[in-house]
Amino acid sequence: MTADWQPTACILCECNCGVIVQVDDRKLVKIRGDKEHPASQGYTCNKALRLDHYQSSGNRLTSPLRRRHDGSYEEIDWDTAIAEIAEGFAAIRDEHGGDKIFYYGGGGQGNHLGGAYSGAFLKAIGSRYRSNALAQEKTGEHWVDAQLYGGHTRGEFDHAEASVFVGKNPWMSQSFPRARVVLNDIAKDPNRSMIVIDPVVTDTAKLADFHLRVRPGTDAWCLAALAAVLVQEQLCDEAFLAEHVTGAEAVREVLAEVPIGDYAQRCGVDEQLLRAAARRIACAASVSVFEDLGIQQAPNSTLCSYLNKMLWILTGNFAKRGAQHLHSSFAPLFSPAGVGRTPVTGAPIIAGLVPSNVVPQEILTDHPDRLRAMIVESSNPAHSVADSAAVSEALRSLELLVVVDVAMTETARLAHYVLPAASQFEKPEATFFNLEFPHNTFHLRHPVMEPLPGTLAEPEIWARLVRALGVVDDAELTPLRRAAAEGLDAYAQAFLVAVGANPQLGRVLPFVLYETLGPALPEGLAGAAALWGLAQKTAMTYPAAVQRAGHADGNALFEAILAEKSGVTFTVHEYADDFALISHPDRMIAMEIPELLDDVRALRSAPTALTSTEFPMVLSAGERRAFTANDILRNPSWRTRDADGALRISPQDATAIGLADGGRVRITTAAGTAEATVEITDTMLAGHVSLPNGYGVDYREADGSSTTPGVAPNTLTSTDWRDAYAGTPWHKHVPARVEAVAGLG
Ligand SMILES: Nc1nc2c(c(=O)[nH]1)N[C@H]1C(S)=C(S)[C@@H](COP(=O)(O)OP(=O)(O)OC[C@H]3O[C@@H](n4cnc5c(=O)[nH]c(N)nc54)[C@H](O)[C@@H]3O)O[C@H]1N2
Ligand SMILES: Nc1nc2c(c(=O)[nH]1)N[C@H]1C(S)=C(S)[C@@H](COP(=O)(O)OP(=O)(O)OC[C@H]3O[C@@H](n4cnc5c(=O)[nH]c(N)nc54)[C@H](O)[C@@H]3O)O[C@H]1N2
Ligand code: SF4
Ligand SMILES: [Mo]
Repeated sequence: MTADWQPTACILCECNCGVIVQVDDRKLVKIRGDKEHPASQGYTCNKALRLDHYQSSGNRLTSPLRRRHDGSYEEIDWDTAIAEIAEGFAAIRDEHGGDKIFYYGGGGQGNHLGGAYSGAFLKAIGSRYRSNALAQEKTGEHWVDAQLYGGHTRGEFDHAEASVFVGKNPWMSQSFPRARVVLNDIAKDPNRSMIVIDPVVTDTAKLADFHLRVRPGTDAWCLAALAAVLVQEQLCDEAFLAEHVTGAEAVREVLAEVPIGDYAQRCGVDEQLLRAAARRIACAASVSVFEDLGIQQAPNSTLCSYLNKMLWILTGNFAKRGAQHLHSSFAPLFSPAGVGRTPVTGAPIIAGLVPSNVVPQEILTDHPDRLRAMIVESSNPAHSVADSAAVSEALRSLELLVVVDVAMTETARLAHYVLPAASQFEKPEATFFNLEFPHNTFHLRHPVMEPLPGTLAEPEIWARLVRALGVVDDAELTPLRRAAAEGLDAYAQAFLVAVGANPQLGRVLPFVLYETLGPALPEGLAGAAALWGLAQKTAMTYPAAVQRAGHADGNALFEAILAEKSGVTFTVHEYADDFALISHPDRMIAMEIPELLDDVRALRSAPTALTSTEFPMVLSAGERRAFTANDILRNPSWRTRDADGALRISPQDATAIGLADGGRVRITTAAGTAEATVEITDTMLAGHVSLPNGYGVDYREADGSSTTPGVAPNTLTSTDWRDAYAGTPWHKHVPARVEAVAGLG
């Protein structure tokens, strides 16, 4: 027991706010915001205080498990598990090729460090295909970004005069530092404006100056009309376009033809309000834009990603305070190159990621190139990917499925082997959600307690698997181990020599770092070894910005990361750096994307409604609410309200269906059917209903009984309901039928 406050971070959303905790008997007994954290500065939302429901969950795994023939599991020791798993994958590689071994996950909202080590094993076994949740949200945006400027952009909302949120509810879902503080500041300041595009009157929309309450799924018309106002009313930043943008003429030609009044009507937004919002964007000294799942998981998603970026590009809101920025990154969230297309369905692989929605079809087939084995690490695709029934059937049919998780999840229950990971408070951890500009931060969290007996941290799991393959001769590592004991400078030199002599070591780089530098790191931090390589790369990629942040070189940055337990600022940029961060050789934004411009033209005759008489309503399956946190918290008692995850419905629809608040309904879609409790609220438009994410996961109580509150959203979604470019699912726009459940309503 210790009464010390120890710094760590919240792991419930991508913000990873710094927190300080007191630990007693392995429990997080006190939790507060960490004022020393360079990004969050003491801020947390309501959820951080509930983190012990993760750490002390009664459903933690404590031993490797092997499935028996009857489907039950037996505990086995680690040596047996590692040997059998390595052997199993090697057999599949030998018989069918390593490329039939598929990797899904690698990190959730708080943990990317473990996944960083998986690459060594996957390369060694010859695996090629991988995916994770980014392939069901961000790959469309990435495809657009890659063509426009070759990087990810982020708004600087704390200084923006106009902030635009497109299908994004940051009051609930956060996603940028100190979100509620920033939103309140904007709302209070008469000189700043907030524009929200959302069919729901969200808590964010309530603070907005302009709420464009689009009909669900019609954002393409709304965004095209907004961009068209900029062109047709001559509100573009001509000097910026001339100096920094290519292809603007092609874009302007298309936007000049957009019938603004007609499109306003089609998306259900008053034309004058829409024009006023566009004018506000045009006259603001700075504009920041955040697009998220409301468009990324809805019809025309990739097109909408393109159109919303026009708002800030046409108005020159780049490379200045309060505007949009191409930030540095400590480690890439996406791989720069993909393999092209998936082996069975030929779906596009964007940023190296197989679209989550095609996973079942890549497995459930007799195609010779089908995926035959899979490793799932820190993800729950049987629950989080469209059409849970199809995903479960696919996973069940694999020749070998290994799941690495802290809990017995819906996915783990389908596995041949389940490996228990130490929790994120029991090992060094970090995320690569380092997306800010001009100050970008990285936080290596130190363990605040020992691993739960029986569990291992992922770097050790991956190292054992690589060792079992026998691909590295340990003698080759000896000089590196010796150099590591002498210090980082000696290590850097020895490293260059070793990798120069044997390029094969480079293929299993995280393994080499863990095995050689890991033992020389301070007690308990061996898992941080891979960060040494990333720190070198960061210092080489952004030398001036890293030095401005106070780090002389890669070794100095790595040492600061190890030493600063509340996180470090790793780059400090100047606004002009944005241009250098454009990857095109001419450092210009390349605005013309011909196929998407064709799509803008085609909007004239495209249908705005995808419902039918059979399924007349639009269901948004997976809304972020005060008590949702993906699938990270399984114990339902973490919620102090919304225990069932109510279906939100408008008063008009409730009356038409004959529902009372708190009544029960049956929701039916093309994929399935479910029952839910209703909450009648005028925040919903008629014809639109919404279910939260994160519900419908089961939890075993101490007495052995099990509860599964709420609806698992993907029992209602379909794999083929997806974007044409990126394959990203339309979870926010599922045609559905809602009926009262007789006798209970
Ligand atoms: N509390 C909480 N916060 C989280 C998470 C969590 O589980 N819980 N998860 C994290 C993760 S992984 C992510 S990706 C982010 C997601 O963060 P958000 O994208 O903000 O979350 P959502 O609530 O899924 O969707 C955003 C909005 O889209 C709106 N919407 C639905 N249909 C449409 C439409 O047709 N057009 C438009 N314009 N909007 C539409 C919804 O009304 C909703 O307000 O949140 C992160 N933060
Ligand atoms: N219908 C619908 N579906 C959706 C969405 C939606 O809005 N609607 N949203 C999508 C989005 S944006 C996202 S990001 C995904 C999220 O879905 P997933 O990618 O499945 O991720 P999480 O729900 O975060 O699951 C994280 C898993 O990691 C485990 N875990 C926690 N800590 C550790 C650790 O230290 N080590 C290991 N090995 N495991 C750990 C948890 O127990 C949990 O099982 O869901 C997607 N699915
Ligand atoms: S849920 Fe997100 S915003 Fe809330 S405290 Fe945790 S990391 Fe911060
Ligand atoms: Mo997400």
